[in-house]
Amino acid sequence: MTYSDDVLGRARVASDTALDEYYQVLKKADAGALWTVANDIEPWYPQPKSAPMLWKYRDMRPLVEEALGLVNADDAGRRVIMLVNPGRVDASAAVGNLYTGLQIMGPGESMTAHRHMAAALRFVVEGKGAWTVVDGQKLTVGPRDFAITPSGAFHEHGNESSDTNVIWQDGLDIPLVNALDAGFYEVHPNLYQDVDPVPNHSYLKYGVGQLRPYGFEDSWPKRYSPLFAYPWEQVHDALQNVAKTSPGSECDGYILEYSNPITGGSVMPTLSAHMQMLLPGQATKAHRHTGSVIYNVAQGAGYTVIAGKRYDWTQGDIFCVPSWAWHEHVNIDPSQEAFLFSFNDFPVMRSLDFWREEIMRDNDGHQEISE
Ligand code: GTQ
Repeated sequence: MTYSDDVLGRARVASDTALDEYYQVLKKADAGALWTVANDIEPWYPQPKSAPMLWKYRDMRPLVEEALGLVNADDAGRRVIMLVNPGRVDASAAVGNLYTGLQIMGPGESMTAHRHMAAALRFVVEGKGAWTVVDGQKLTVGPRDFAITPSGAFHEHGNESSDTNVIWQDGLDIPLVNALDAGFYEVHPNLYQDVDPVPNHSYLKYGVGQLRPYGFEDSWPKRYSPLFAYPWEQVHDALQNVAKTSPGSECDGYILEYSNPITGGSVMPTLSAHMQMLLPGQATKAHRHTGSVIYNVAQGAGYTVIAGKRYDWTQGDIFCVPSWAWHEHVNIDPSQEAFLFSFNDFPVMRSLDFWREEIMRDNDGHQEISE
């Protein structure tokens, strides 16, 4: 496939007065001539409106904390500061069809339950004492733990610590649900769910993926994972173990997908998540693929080159890679691993047969850095 836009077979009708008048008439009839837009609506390759972005935690944290004193969490529904891509303001998207925000909960706070079509996930950035009740199951989560709130599952959150704020990152598929005009929203009829008396029920039952509960309720008909929370320690140890066994991936270092223990597939049908580890000093090769990704720096310091520009990151920073943008990661610390949490819409791309990937072969697999 060539990426030149000066070839036969593409729309190339020069404008003239008669045509311009004709276009106006079509417009009044709520119609239009395909050839005036063909090259835009069928691009040679993906042309995301989203720009690569980096939100520094040192800038965002005080802004998020400010909201604590300004709005009551339950009045606001959720006290969340969204991260908005300048190219996707209308959709409240951080990149492509992914939404993200930083949610803050003060000591002892709790919010009422709701559910919606949009699927959500959480990655805890700081603070102990956070809990969320998902589908009647109470999950307790700490820093770097990952949890899901699948589409249609009632959920309510809180912070049971007496003295520390909790900040977690929310990731949702809100822009996708809205692009497909499929949004529903419902407040819990009793405002609070009946809670299963055993906390972390799903983890106790499904937290050891290679052992499946047998002989009772062992069929799980839902399309999302029956395991709702994934503790950091387990993910951290797994990455250290994997690193002993293989050289890893040339574009991602060591990378593990949070998976549904029943199917081995993504945790939810629209969203998937990864944790990846870069060895001290490791630099990956560049690749690009369809699908958008939002990263949270779980630990360490380094940079990612996205579409030829360098973005320096450190713990808590959030950055995004738009669809089909070249990207490569570097851990600049010579003595410590770096860990990047990320979530993406790859399950959507794969299930629609839209997944494409290319690894950079020129220039030893690295981009020229423009700034
Ligand atoms: O936790 O219920 O950041 O419904 C955006 C929408 C969080 C939530 C967000 C939501 C939630």
